[in-house]
Amino acid sequence: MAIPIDIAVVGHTNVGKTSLLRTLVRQRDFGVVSDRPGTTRHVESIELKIDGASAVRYHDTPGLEDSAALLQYLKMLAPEATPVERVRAFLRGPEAQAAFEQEAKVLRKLLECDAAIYVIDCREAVLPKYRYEIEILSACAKPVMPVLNFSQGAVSHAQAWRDTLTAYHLHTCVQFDAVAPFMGAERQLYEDLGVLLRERRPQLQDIMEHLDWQGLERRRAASQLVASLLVSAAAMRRAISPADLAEPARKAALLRHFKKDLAAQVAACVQDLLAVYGFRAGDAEVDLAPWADGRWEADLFSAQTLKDASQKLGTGAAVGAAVGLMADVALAGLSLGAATALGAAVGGLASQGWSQVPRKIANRVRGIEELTLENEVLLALAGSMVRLLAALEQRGHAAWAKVQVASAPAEEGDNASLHGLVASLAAARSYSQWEMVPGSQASADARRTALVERTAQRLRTAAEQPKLLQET
Ligand SMILES: Nc1nc2c(ncn2[C@@H]2O[C@H](COP(=O)(O)OP(=O)(O)OP(=O)(O)O)[C@@H](O)[C@H]2O)c(=O)[nH]1
Ligand SMILES: [Mg+2]
Repeated sequence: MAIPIDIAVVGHTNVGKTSLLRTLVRQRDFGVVSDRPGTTRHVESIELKIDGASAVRYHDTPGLEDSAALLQYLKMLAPEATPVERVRAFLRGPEAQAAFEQEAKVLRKLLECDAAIYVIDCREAVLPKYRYEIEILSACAKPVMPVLNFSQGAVSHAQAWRDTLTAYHLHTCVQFDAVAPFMGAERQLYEDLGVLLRERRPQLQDIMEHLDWQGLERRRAASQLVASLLVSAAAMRRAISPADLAEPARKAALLRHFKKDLAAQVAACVQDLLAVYGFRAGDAEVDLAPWADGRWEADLFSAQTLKDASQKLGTGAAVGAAVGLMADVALAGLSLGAATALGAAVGGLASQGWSQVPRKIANRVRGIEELTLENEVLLALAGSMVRLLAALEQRGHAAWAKVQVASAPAEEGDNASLHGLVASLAAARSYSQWEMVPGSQASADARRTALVERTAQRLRTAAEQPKLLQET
């Protein structure tokens, strides 16, 4: 088995070294991150594993603080010696335990490693202290790979940094953001390491392939989870007796329970998605709180939201009118038999599958109504979940802010693929047993599995639309 590549992650204090590592190894809990300088006090190591075997050993190091004084000291130490001999002499000497104790930890580790990743906060101008840092690192005679971190910020001195790095013969550098990494930045980093560590190139190639594969697997698992949620939501159906319908308090309670059941399914799906991406429970929220606390009608299920969504579904004013009417009977977003029949006049019933009709008619005769979710709600939910997927894809493991996905209707760009997706969910409407109760297994019906797979594929197509890849 190949020997793991040892990489020291070095740089000025507070530039995001620990954060970068969290993102590269996808471990939200690695080390301590804080906006105070001097947070990491000791070398701390973490492995990037491939198939259970260590591929890279990353070593997080304390921040370099007083580079001006250290460089001066190194120059005085042994004027005739080569730079790396001076560094070794420094590490053997008393100051490595005293004034420059922190810096000594960094350089000692770097000398043991195959290469360094030099993390830069590119919001900072290239001050002399940073140039001294580069000189000290170069003196260690190890390949140095600069990473321009904080690259997504409004202020950037990236070009000045590139010019300075080139002046020190550091010709490759990667733009990164530990909180919101660019698509492909991680791959670029390993490719550039391959330039610096030629003999390790096959190993780095394996790592890239493995990371690509893991990314695909994550996307596949995530789209399956969302697809299963949407199929389940489309399958949701509750029979309501005429007596319950006639009693306003009873009817309101039934509607509330129906919405709560959906909210619980969405919340469970969000937690599963966070686990797939290696984030902590609670790191993201699809704005369902309002649904649970009675403001349901105020946002996702507002008449306006549904009208917007129905326009985007391409069904136009007729459904808009139907939705308005439903809002009037305080069922916004939900269908009762009567409202579904109204939907039939504008094509809604056809899209929900003719197979439902005999049962509906039978229920009609018995006076039983059935509560289901409108297509417009499914569209809005699909839109929110696709936006959540895009946000999780782009999120670094150093990010601390919660991902909040508003329960907005689908946007223009979502239309084509999500429209088809929602139409295809009609097949689930006839199978109330396809609803998934959180904590229990989904129905193993092969037709459900096939619909989930088709829906997942459509979601992956929708999530690839550039518009949807913007942060929510
Ligand atoms: N927006 C943004 N914030 C970042 C980025 N990288 C780090 N941060 C933030 O910057 C601060 C410092 O990050 P750390 O990872 O602790 O920095 P460090 O270099 O390990 O710091 P020391 O251990 O003190 O030397 C934290 O508040 C991070 O959340 C980034 O790429 N973008
Ligand atoms: Mg740190």
